[in-house]
Amino acid sequence: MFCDKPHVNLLTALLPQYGIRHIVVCPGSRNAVLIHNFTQHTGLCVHPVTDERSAAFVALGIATAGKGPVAVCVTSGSALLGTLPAVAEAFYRHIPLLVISADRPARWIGQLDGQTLPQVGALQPYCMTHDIPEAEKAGSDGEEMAWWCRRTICEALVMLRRDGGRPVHINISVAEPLFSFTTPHLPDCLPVVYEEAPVVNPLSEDLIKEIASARLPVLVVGQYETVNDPAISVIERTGSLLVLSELIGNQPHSRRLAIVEKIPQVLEKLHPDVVVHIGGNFVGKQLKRHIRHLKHCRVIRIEPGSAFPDTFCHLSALVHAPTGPALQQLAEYLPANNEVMRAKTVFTELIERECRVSAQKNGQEHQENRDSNLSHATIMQLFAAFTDPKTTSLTALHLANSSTVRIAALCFEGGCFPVFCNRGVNGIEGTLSAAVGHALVTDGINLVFIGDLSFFYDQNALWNTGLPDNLRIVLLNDGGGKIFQNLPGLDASPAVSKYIAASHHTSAQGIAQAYGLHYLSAHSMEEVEENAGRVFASDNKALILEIFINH
Ligand SMILES: Cc1ncc(C[n+]2csc(CCOP(=O)(O)OP(=O)(O)O)c2C)c(N)n1
Repeated sequence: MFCDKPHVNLLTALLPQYGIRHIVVCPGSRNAVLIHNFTQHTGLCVHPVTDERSAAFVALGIATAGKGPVAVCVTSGSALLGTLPAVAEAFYRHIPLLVISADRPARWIGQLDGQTLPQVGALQPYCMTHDIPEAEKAGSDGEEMAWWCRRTICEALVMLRRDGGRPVHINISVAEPLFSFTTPHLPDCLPVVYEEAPVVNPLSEDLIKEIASARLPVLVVGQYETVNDPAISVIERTGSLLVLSELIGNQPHSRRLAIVEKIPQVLEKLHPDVVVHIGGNFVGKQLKRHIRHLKHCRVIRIEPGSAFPDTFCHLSALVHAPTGPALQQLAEYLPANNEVMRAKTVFTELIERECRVSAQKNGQEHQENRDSNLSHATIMQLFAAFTDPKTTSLTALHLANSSTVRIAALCFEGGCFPVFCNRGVNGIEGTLSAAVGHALVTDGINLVFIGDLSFFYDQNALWNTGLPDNLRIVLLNDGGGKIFQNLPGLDASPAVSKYIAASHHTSAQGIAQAYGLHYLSAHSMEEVEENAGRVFASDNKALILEIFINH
């Protein structure tokens, strides 16, 4: 049986018709009718999570597994406000995240009632609110009301696909009496079909000519979730553009960019005259700074959304188009470029040398002192060897922000498995939750590398009755925000350790016990080596390997 509220039943009927299969639900009385309905619908998979902040990131993580748009349903008041960080993240990463909030009658706002605050517009500027009132409030007859509801819900659900994917907020008023469940069937209700005309050849002939005649044209890939994009592979093989991809850009040869970021002499020799810029947030600081200072560089941005990013401060053209078709055009029409070929050879040699040097260095230090060799980099290098796609099938690598995502770029190669990071807004508050969401709907190991502040911040991610077994967390516990130790000049402040880096002596052991995860710990490289294999073993239980660094 479904509830007796026509607008809630209409929403329930329409959600799966717009590709929504997964809904994360948070406890509450105002949204109870919605939750009830979702659990009754055989086409919907419902995931309960208590903390709304975490729940919205879990939904985001499910969406990144290619499961289409995903919804999170919350009760009224501050519950809705808790979803805001994930909504901002979804906005910048073009992820279709639907927030459904139940609302109280507007006339009670400001009357000192519990969980009653203005909900319309609460998630702006990241998404506008599509407000669905109860029938009695509209003053219209039932038929007109039903028309209005359907139109508003369809409009909202269509918006999820705009701009290459975006967050959307549906606010639905639920008046008392709240609980009555006697409706046997959902209404027969067809969705409004929405089609966007396919984009073919979005780049003009002039732009292609400009790129083709450049001395050293470069393709810079920020965060991009199409792993191993076939068009980029063609570009790489042809040698028409020098591909410089972030690790979270998910393309092969991502270590090229890591080398550029690490070795100043390499960066100084790199003088592209045309940059084609795709993808989202860019982690690397050095290349960004370098291109900004190049006098005669022209940047062509391919932008799927409505933003106008001039990341490298030399924007000469902005093509408003989905990234895929533009890349296909480049793959098809650009010829090989000799300077690109030369640069590729130089980079291959540099990367090989870098690998040899760090292997030698690690080997020596390893023999001399196994404890002092324990660092973010040596740990990740060790795990990178385990995650060789020839031997281990890793479903996804989830990287926390701060030091983790930066250091991982030197240790892992892109394009081998999907790499995720909440880099849309670079927050530390939802890494674990997003990883849990992704693991919930995928098979195989989901490996998380995370710093301690990010882990303890988001520990509610593990407070989940359906915690997936395939979740493996490597917690790099260096007792605070390591990143703040490396900020030039900050060490002069006596406030660093206690007040800025939030130093602590917390351990995850009790958390693992409370939420039923396997717990392993390591204080030396030897112990890391001993335990690394267990992280990948096919145990039927989620696991935390806590590595204490510099404690
Ligand atoms: C929600 C949020 N609050 C604060 C910050 C600022 N911040 C950036 S990095 C960082 C420290 C992260 O520490 P940890 O997770 O232990 O990683 P480590 O620096 O040790 O690698 C903080 C607090 C942020 N990015 N996001």
